[in-house]
Amino acid sequence: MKLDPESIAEYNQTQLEGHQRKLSYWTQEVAKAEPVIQKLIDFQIAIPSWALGTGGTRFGRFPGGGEPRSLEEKIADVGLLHALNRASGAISLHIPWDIPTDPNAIRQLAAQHGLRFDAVNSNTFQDQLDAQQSYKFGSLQHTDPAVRRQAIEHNIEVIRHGVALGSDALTVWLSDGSCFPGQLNFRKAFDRTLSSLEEIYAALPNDWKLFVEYKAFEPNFYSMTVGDWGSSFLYANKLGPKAYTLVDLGHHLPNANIEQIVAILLHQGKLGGFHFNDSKYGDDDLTAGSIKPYQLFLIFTELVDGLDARGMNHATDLGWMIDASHNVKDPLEDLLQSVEAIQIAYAQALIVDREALEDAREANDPVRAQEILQDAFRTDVRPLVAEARRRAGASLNPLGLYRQLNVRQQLIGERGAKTVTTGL
Ligand code: PSV
Ligand code: MN
Repeated sequence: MKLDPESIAEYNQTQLEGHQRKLSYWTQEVAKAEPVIQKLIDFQIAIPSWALGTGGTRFGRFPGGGEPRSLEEKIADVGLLHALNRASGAISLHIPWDIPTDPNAIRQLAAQHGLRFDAVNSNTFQDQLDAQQSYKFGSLQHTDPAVRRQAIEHNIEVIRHGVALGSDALTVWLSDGSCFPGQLNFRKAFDRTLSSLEEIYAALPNDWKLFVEYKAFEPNFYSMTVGDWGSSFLYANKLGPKAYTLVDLGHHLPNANIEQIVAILLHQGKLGGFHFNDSKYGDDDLTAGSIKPYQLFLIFTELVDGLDARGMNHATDLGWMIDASHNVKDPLEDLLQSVEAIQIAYAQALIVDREALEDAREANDPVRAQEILQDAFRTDVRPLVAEARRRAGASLNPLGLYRQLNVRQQLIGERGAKTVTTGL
């Protein structure tokens, strides 16, 4: 289904008075508000093609109906999100879950929705039906060169798909590791992974980036070959200037100080991209900002600070993506909530009084430092986010309009109640 711009305009008209009342505080703070609004308009968060259907767990899956049955329908869903919020202007594909058979047509379709292709993702964590070799004991780290070859070729194939779509980055997430002590020679696994990655890196076009994503555990439960930011950083450094670390918020051990990790990686010029989600225990893939919104704000505070320190463009110099799975929510509603939570954290980080914070730090005054941070965190920036949406032609309240238009019911009408999304 395609959203008619008229319905956005009509809906916004019904919300306008309330919006302007909430925005009135900010109209006195123009110098502070205007740059934030512009940055919010520019800031786009990519949607992964695998987050448009119900994920489920290994215990069960409860599909919600109207789920996209093809890549074309996934693009339509992201187009719908983007029409509602004008902040989801990119889609990220996982190969082979979403192989574009006609890349030109897919590219055109995406462009019609105002979408570009974000990083492409390889998959060497599952065996495909026609595969010669198995990844049961790893892919790029495997003891058998034939398995490593298959995994390397697959990554190169993914780069080719990405080039055809106009993407400019490859994300490599490896499930490689071991489940039991003694199973793996760590040094050999490291060396094999590095030399496999070197071959993939050599196949990258000049203007491409390679993102090395790390994960603390799962599916391997004793060791992960790229298990933390340190190992990812090591691989990225050894590979060269086009390789970066990718931080997925759910891929840390409990209580890890992600904001510090982000600060150091950015400071070293090696932070490449983000996978947003939230978690209570592990890789829970919950809606961004649903469990630890303060942590999300602290992460953005470091991001804004670090990006500014390096003179980087907030919107374009890092890869911003959601990586989530939905078990009980409508995936599209969940994604709208995630995008909004990310925008709120970003806007709050933008209004932190940096000079005062730096003074407090230099004066060793943790009380003042906390006050300054929490002053920003406790400021209601939602009117700014809504205003950015209004100016960009989006809905003042994407979720409200989504529900008012009964979008899910319409999708069920078009696609059926018993659809299962392609991919995962
Ligand atoms: C792995 O847990 C991960 O975060 C990687 O980014 C994958 O590409 C994605 O989830 C989908 O399984
Ligand atoms: Mn991820």
